[in-house]
Amino acid sequence: MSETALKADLNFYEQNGYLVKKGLISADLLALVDSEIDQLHQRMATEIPDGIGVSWEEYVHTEPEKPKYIRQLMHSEIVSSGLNQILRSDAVLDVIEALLGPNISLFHSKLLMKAAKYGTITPWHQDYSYWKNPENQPLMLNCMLSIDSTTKENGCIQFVPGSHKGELLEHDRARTSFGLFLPGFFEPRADTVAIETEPGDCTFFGPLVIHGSGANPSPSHRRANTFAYNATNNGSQQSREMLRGESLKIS
Ligand SMILES: O=C(O)CCC(=O)C(=O)O
Repeated sequence: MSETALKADLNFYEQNGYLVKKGLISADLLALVDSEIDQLHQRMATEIPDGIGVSWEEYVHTEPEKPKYIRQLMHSEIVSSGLNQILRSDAVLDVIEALLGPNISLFHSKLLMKAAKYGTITPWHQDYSYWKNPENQPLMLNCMLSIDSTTKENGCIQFVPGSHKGELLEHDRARTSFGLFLPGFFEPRADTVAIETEPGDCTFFGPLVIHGSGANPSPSHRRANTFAYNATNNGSQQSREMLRGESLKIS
């Protein structure tokens, strides 16, 4: 990438708190991921392999006649070698390095399945409300890979541009997945942008930018994977694997 293009990206990120990189992941790798997560809802409903954490769409508890659909699957690098390749690829890590610096560790990798017709809202929140602890700073970074096309109709991610410049806000709490959210849950706001993407696009965003996404009443799935990275020495308990940089002490 040219110096000028890099500068423009960094400037956009600094102003807005997110950055979209179009077509970062090849169609071949995406096809591999697609095949590896085929029938994932049904497979996980039968047996959840060791090391994987599944949060189901919560209506299954109250409306058992509805299909059992995954809302979020933690440690998706275990279920898909393609996702495992992508999270450590130069394509992604070069962007992370430009935004975060040279010492990069994996924080987590999770699939966000937002199934056609049944995928539910992700309320407005800042990720640092989940990640903050006494040892860390809000340095973590997400790379959200679009596996399917995302549109306003199928619940694409939405940001409040510039909100990362503020503090961590007080969040309400519910006993559900995505159980931390800003007052008002997902009430319409006038200050948001909806990020519509194609498969292979990656949306990078930090831990303080306010974001959320609508439900998916549409007939198309809106599958995405979020790879989260941390600066290696930022909170020793939370870095899973060092991916780039100097060998610093991590747990
Ligand atoms: O799936 C989405 O649209 C949002 C995911 C999200 O907000 C998150 O993982 O922090």
